[in-house]
Amino acid sequence: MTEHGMTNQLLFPSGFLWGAATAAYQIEGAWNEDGKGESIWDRFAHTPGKVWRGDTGDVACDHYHRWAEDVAEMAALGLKAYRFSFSWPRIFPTGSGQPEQRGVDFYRRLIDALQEHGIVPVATLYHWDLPQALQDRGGWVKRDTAQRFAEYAAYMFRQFGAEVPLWATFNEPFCSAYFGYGNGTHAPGIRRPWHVLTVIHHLLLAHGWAVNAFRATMTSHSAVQPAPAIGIVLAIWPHHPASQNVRDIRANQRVDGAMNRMFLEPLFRQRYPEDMLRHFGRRLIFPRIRSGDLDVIACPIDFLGVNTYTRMVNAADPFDLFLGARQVAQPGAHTQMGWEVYPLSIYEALQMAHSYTNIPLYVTENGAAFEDVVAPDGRVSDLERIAYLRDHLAEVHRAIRDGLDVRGYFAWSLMDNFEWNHGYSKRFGLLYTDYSTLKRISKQSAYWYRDVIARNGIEPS
Ligand code: IFM
Repeated sequence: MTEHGMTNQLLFPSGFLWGAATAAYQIEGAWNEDGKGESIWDRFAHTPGKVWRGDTGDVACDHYHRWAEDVAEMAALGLKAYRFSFSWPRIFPTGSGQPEQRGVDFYRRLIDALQEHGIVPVATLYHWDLPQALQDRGGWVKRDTAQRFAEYAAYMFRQFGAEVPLWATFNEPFCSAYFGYGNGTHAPGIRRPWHVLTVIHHLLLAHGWAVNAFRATMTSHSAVQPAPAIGIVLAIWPHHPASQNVRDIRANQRVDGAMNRMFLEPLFRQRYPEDMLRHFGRRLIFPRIRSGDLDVIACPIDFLGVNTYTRMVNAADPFDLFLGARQVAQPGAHTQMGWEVYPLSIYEALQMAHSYTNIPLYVTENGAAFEDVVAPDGRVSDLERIAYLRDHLAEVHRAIRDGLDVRGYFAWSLMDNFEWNHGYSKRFGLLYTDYSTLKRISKQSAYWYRDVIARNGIEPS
């Protein structure tokens, strides 16, 4: 049988980790139950005018109470892995001090249930929900927050180090820095772009310290086989210049620098990109980089998670004070987020990641929001999502065929959920969430994905 198989299928390597992803604030709800502390997203969403229609994550998908049903849904899909995030303020309500046992117990129940169903738990320590108490002391602008994160991470490694085979420190630090502290569209809603470099440095430092804590803790778990691995999840989106004009090419490099290289270079080349430091140097406060910081940030990790959805086409724009660039809309299909459907982007994102490192790669998020509706017969016929997933998976397959070590793919998201400042207006799920009853309904894409997992491959379009 050829790699395409007799039925023209694109088969994935055996053991390929088929998963779906979520994040704590987006699905859990129970925002103030069982001792959970307030997070910056609680505060932000409770502030009028910050989130579409005033939506909040107070209830979200009520996963905190419905986790058992959700794990059963995952098992029905045949998921091999489930990527979720721990809510830091559920564990340490004020960011440090005494842990809240009821929060720890919640994640223990979840992890146990996943294991009972043979689903690999993949945990992210920080998916944007900083304890508000730490924000009140300056948040990620303060180096101390990175220290508190490392302590929280070390505690979680001691609790779950042996049960969770794949750990990610951060999800998309790009968003935390630029949207949280730059343009203020995300929590904590601060508009002080001059602080963005400092925030990036502290996020990356926190990552490095957490990795060191992981190595220290895991030596006492050396009997666990295979050894648990740790990495980071970055948003990696390819960028293309709108024209071959040198101004557009430079503008494009700046956007790529801000979004991708500001993270990839310190993590894998132990330096911040020179061109970006020069560009930002005139505008932003330079972080206080202490001796040894870059060694910590660039400490070896075991895998890189790639979150990728589309590409951006950029042109020069003298009116944009931050990057001197603007995004140029493209013709063709777009998702509900206004993101161009451009499957080649996932191939390019994986190649970009690979150009920095040979460690295993995982597509930790990929998916699409569309305006799904439940038909009178109860079905959700999301054919656009199926086409999106299939075409992107075909590009992942091509990347593997071209020699990249891509070990897994996580659809974003398991279920429709709280899409940050867009509230509940964007549906990314394989499962439709009926927000009035909180019932989950499998979309057609869920059945399609179940079949993909079962045969470990896709049929190209
Ligand atoms: O919903 C988000 C997720 O939390 C982080 N990555 C992008 C997704 C879609 O916008």
